[in-house]
This record gives sequence, C-alpha cells and structure tokens, in this order.
Amino acid sequence: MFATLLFVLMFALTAGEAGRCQLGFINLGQGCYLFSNNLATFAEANSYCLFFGSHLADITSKKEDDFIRSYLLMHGQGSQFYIGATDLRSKGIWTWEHPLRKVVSYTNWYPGEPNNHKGKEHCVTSYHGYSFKWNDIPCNSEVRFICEQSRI
Ligand SMILES: [Ca+2]
Ligand SMILES: [Ca+2]
Repeated sequence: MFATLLFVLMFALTAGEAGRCQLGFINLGQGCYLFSNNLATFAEANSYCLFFGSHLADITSKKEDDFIRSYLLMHGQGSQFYIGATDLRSKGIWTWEHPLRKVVSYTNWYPGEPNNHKGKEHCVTSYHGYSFKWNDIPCNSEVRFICEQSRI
C-alpha cells in the first residue's frame, strides 16, 4: 500500500515535465531521469529504479554529468542522491550496477573523495555540500536517488 502511494506520488509530482520520457521521468540531454523525493538505502533505491523499469543512474561522461548537476543545482537543494556506482563487490574498484559491474571510468569525485570514512563507505552520492560532485557514503544511509532510463 505504502509503495503504491509512493509510486503515485512520485509520478504525480513530475508528470508535467515528462517530455519524451516515460511518465515520471524528465529528459536531460540523451537520457531520462527520475529524481526521487523519498529517501532510501542503496539497495532500496536500486529496487525502486528496477520497479520503474529503470536503473540507478550511471553517469558516464562530463556531458551527462553537466546535465544532471545543472538540474540538481537548481532543484536539488539540501539533498544528496545515490547514483549507481558501488565498490561493494571489490573494495576500491568502483563499478556501475547498470550495465552490471561495468568499471567506472568517468568520475567526478569531490577533492579528497572517495575517502572510505571509517572503512564503511561503499556507495556513491551526488552531494549538495560538494556542488553535487561525488562522495562515497555508507550504503545503508537513507538519501534520495536518481533513476535513469533510455528515452522511449
Ligand atoms: Ca547514463
Ligand atoms: Ca566519503
């Protein structure tokens, strides 16, 4: 029930901006993105995106990164958002959840990150405190997240 309500809410809040993307997603550059309003752990966020027929965002070029950061600088104040990178499978080797286990090549870490603070940071957020550059955080942190889907 809660999940259904959340689903409807998220879609209603972003439906007006759908453009060429599936309902609930907005078009930025070549991709379609859903910026969650709810908070979730990395595993929950991953499940939400899959449920919506998408995946946690893989940011693979400066161009894509610029589109997303520009949007977040305008709309994402005070928040941080999971993207689909993790080094849970092999410490220090960052891979995307989609395409599965593809090693991260383009990065936009904030200076000094990833710092694996207290040895517990294995997931990645785009963080407002770092002008939406990347930070590694514990995967059980509950934050917002970005789903990505190809245009339909
Ligand atoms: Ca992408
Ligand atoms: Ca960190």
